[in-house]
Amino acid sequence: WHMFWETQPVRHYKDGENQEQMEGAIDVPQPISDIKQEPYNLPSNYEWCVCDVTNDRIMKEVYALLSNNYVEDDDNMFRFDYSVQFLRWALQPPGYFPDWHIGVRAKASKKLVAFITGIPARVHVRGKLVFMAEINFLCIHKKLRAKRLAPVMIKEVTRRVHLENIWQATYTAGVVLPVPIATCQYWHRSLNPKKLIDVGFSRLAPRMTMSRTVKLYRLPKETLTPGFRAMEKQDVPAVTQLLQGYLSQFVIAPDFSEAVVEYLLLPIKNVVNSYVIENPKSHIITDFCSFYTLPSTIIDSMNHTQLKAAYLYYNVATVTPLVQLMNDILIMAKLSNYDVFNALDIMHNESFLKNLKFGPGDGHLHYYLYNYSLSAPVKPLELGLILL
Ligand code: NHW
Ligand code: EN5
Repeated sequence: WHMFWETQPVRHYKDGENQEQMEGAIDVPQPISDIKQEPYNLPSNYEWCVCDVTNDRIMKEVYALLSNNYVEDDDNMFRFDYSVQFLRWALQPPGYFPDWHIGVRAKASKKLVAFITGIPARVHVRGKLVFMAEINFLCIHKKLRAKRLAPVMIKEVTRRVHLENIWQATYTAGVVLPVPIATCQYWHRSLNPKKLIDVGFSRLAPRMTMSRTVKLYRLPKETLTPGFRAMEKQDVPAVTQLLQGYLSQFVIAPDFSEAVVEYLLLPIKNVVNSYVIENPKSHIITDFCSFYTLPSTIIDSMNHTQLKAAYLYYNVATVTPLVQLMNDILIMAKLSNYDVFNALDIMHNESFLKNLKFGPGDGHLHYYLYNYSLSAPVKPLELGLILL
């Protein structure tokens, strides 16, 4: 069954989904002095390394591993193509730990063959503030799969997280593991329908022509809401306030400081785009929206090699209707040449997805907590956390 996951402090299916569950940590913290001081053993021809993400040579290796071996869709048509710039951004938030960027190399050739990362985060879980690691970018070279290397990597990152006196983690995956706290669906809004159809990302609907499809997804040439502009450094306090107020309603949500908002949400070209609505008269920032850039490699295509995708990130609408704000962000993504705009059915996103011509995708995203049990599963609309 789940040889590895059975041994871990996570919920198990046998726990019984109908029973009353305690809410909180599954295992109590150990004394730091009891934590294993040496790394876990790898098969003898492999060795651990720390991947210094500030080093260009090492980042080229990480990029090569991920761009050829990271997550694909169910039909192996598209593979995530996280850029070096994006990875640097994702992996160095305030307070990050360099030794949570873990690689595995072949001893003889020194080739990088596997990777896993953690970053620290403060996350509210039903009102409680929990210090966590966010685990991401677990990747094993295709030639080394199904050799039980993943459990060793997960145990090693866990050990290094424990050494910082952190005992909980969160992660998302497209696959079902023991046991999701929530299951979400991806939705897609075509921006460049012709290319999406050409590469097999989407299909011409029955009784639709290409020209009618292109027309259906057409968007205005400029944004519609007065005061819509790119977020700037001076907006950090206002945006932090907006986010803290908005996110407090969700069962699971990040606890954003100004430092984290500045780091994660100030625009970086081809990495993250953020916009605010500044009231033209009062100059008050009333609304906020953002997306991140994550292209996919088109695995077997004649004409195209990359799909340019925008993923909805955090948004807060207090004055502008959410659908109007989202329409403007779609316009920005279209103007910046993205092919598709993706969003999850979390937070209040259901309220605009159909209206703005998003369609359901074939991929799901499962959310997980490590060493934390919830008394009840969470609905997608109760999730306020987005992992990259
Ligand atoms: S999800 C993306 C994961 N990466 C990919 O899908 C890339 C393509 N696939 C691969 O590289 C975002 C490999 O297939 C991987 C598995 C490496 C996925 N999470 O080595 P074996 C993340 O990065 C279990 C967790 O033989 P493999 C989140 C599987 O159930 N576990 O498999 C990462 C089995 O255990 P079981 C996963 O195919 C979160 C065991 O691995 C998993 O060669 C990590 C088999 O290992 C997945 N995505 O390599 C957890 N996929 O019990 C963090 C498979 O069933 C936990 N498995 O026998 C928290 C840690 C920190 C705690 C701090 C307090
Ligand atoms: C860790 N942070 O399956 C995350 N993507 O729907 C790792 N489908 O792109 C976990 N199969 O539905 C990530 N087109 C898990 C997701 C893995 C990638 C994945 C799905 C999400 C996806 C596309 C392409 C499917 C190709 C065949 C899809 C339909 C679009 C259509 C547009 C028009 C309106 C209807 C929908």
